[in-house]
Amino acid sequence: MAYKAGFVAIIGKPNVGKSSLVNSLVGEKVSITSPKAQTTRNRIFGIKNTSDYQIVFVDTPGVQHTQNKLGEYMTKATEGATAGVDAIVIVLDALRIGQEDYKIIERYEKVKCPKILVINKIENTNYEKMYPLLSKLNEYKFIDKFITTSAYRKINIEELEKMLVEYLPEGEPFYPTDEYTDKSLRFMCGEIIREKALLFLQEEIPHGLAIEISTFDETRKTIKIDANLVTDNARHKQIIIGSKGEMLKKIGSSARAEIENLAGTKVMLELFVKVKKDWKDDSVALSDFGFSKKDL
Ligand SMILES: Nc1nc2c(ncn2[C@@H]2O[C@H](COP(=O)(O)OP(=O)(O)OP(=O)(O)O)[C@@H](O)[C@H]2O)c(=O)[nH]1
Ligand SMILES: [Mg+2]
Repeated sequence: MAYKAGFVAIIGKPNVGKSSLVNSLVGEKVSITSPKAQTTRNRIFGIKNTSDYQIVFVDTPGVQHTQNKLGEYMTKATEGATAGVDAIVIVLDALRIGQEDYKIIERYEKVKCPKILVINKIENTNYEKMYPLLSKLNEYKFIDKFITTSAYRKINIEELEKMLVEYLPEGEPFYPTDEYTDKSLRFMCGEIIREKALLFLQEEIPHGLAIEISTFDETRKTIKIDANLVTDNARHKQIIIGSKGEMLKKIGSSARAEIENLAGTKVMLELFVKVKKDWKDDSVALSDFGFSKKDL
């Protein structure tokens, strides 16, 4: 078989499991995940390499309508992700299929590339409950394939991958075959810190957070990282620090363990909290925090 290589964009509402699917497909933690919507903020490539093919999965921010510059950036990252890809995967949450999903699906009707509909979180439901939804989805004749998955329980992940390989053109790999993402260790560190903040902080607090890596020194045996948790709300500062710095410590030690595992070396991680009102609407701040227009 001739070697194949290509791109597959992963699209869908927030929280349907796009990043979880990319991680399952690639077999590495490429993208952070959380039970809170709008976890992914950038376009992130997850690269699956085998001796026969390379699939570059393009993870995207969930389709949303936030009225600020960060929201615009995320929308552009998602919209731009489908240009020139070999297949588009539209992901739905089996328990929450509705109007928003139909709108997203219909948006891709005229796009000339194979479209695969993935109904994820399938372990949470059963065929009787799914039946009316499936017959509605079946009306979308422009969808090339349907598949149900569970990123959690790894149901149909290999089947989905096989399905996608069919759509890849023959060609050379786009990335070195020992890499599983296009993102730097520095970027991944920021994301890991943000994931722990999403995990430990309640309600809307993590949504107002950006992670700014102010020091990233890989020149010694121990990697030294200083990071600012930048909040847009002064009242959240103390909550993020926690009583006697407890919350910040919890986020820090959990992030450090994961970064050490990823980097395969010791890490010295120091976290600080900074207040910057309206950073989500500040072009310079956005660029500093990893939302650079050059990546779109
Ligand atoms: N039960 C169940 N939960 C899942 C499955 N896949 C993902 N999840 C959970 O759904 C939540 C959202 O997952 P993400 O992968 O972050 O979703 P996303 O679509 O990337 O979300 P955004 O980045 O916010 O657009 C997390 O709590 C996941 O653990 C699944 O197959 N079954
Ligand atoms: Mg995501």
